Amino acid sequence: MGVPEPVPVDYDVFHNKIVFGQILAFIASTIVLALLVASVIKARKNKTRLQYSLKRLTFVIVVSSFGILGCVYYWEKSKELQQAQREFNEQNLRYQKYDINEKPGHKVRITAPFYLGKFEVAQAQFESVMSNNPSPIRSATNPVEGVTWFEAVQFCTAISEFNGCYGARLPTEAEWEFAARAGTNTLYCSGNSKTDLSSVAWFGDNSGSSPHPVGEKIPNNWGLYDVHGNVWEWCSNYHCKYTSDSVVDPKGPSQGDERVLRGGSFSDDVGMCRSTFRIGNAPNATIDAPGFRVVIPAQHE
Ligand SMILES: [Ca+2]
Repeated sequence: MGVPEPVPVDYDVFHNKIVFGQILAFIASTIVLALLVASVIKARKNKTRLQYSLKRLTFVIVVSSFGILGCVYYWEKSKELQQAQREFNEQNLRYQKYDINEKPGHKVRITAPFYLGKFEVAQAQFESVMSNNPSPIRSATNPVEGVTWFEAVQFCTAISEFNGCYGARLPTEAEWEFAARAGTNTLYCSGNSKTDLSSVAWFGDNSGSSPHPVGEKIPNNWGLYDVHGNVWEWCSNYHCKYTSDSVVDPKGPSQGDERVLRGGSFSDDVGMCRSTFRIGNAPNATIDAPGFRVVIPAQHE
């Protein structure tokens, strides 16, 4: 969870392989050259033309093949080393630009299976449960927006008590990121480029400065729509700094001033829509027009 620090290139491994290729090529070419020189000297001494027995010719061909293999191996490993260096430099450059809020990357284990809503909660759903709709732009199929954290929790409590969605709650940000990534380790669930983001998200460059009906873009690998963009999504936990410690089912600190928002929105730039980006807002604030989606524990199914 969070931004993992780029792993430096293991130069020793590459160095050993490159040297092995060089040694193989050197030994083979030395043997072939020595045989050639010996044959020339022998021919001159006997005043005859160069002659090779089938046995010696076969030996030369076999040795030459090993030499060629050594050269190819050396060339391939040199190319791989250069590629690894380039990738590390790119990753490191990108890592330096990340918000300190997302560092350090750390291991998270989630033990309790859960279902996460495939869509952001839509305005019609919110209104049918809460009898009000705080969204500034009204559309039944748009995600509800401008919801306080308290209202989002009240919605979850209401559907848990009256709609059979037992145990409904907001996701922790660990659960949110785990589900949003859907097994990926790229900037977005769909890849690293703006084009990749555009295939799954409404954000500043493609939304027309307005939210869109839920589920119009393609889902992530686990079938979740609009995890990036459209509306910010409230998470259950208080906002806090990460540490490098490995954690199990993290629920955040027991107290704080701000609750976590994830995913970016229709008005945000590409950086704020990344899987690891996180901000905190006062739970009674509706700045950034947040929405949410709901978790239901799997054991209540
Ligand atoms: Ca979203």
